[in-house]
Amino acid sequence: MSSDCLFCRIVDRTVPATVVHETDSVLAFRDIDPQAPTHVLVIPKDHHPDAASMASADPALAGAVLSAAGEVAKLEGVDTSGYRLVFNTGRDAHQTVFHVHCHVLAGRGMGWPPG
Ligand code: DGP
Repeated sequence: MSSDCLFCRIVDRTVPATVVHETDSVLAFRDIDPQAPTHVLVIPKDHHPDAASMASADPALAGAVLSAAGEVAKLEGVDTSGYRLVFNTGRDAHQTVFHVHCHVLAGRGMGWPPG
């Protein structure tokens, strides 16, 4: 837990968020600047800066984040129509919050390659 990390502060509820799903190890909440009709962020409650470092340090937690992303897709009713999971990692990939988060995006057709 880091007091200067925005998403750690959402985990400890000192910054408000619209939570859609929670487990012992994971929190899912709506993105403040949605890029699709469904845009939810799934984060581990423990602080890890990015997906690869989380998976190296705690593979079970990485699995829990992916499992929760699938659960969010079901709760949002997009599991059959389709959804995109995104882990922006580093500056060139437009990571702006360095507490790993999985974007769950759905509800519109999506292009490829991504922008
Ligand atoms: P990224 O660019 O991949 O690091 O995504 C960070 C996301 O976090 C971005 O889509 C906007 C979202 N975000 C930033 N600040 C807040 C906040 O205070 N609350 C919520 N719910 N989302 C936030």
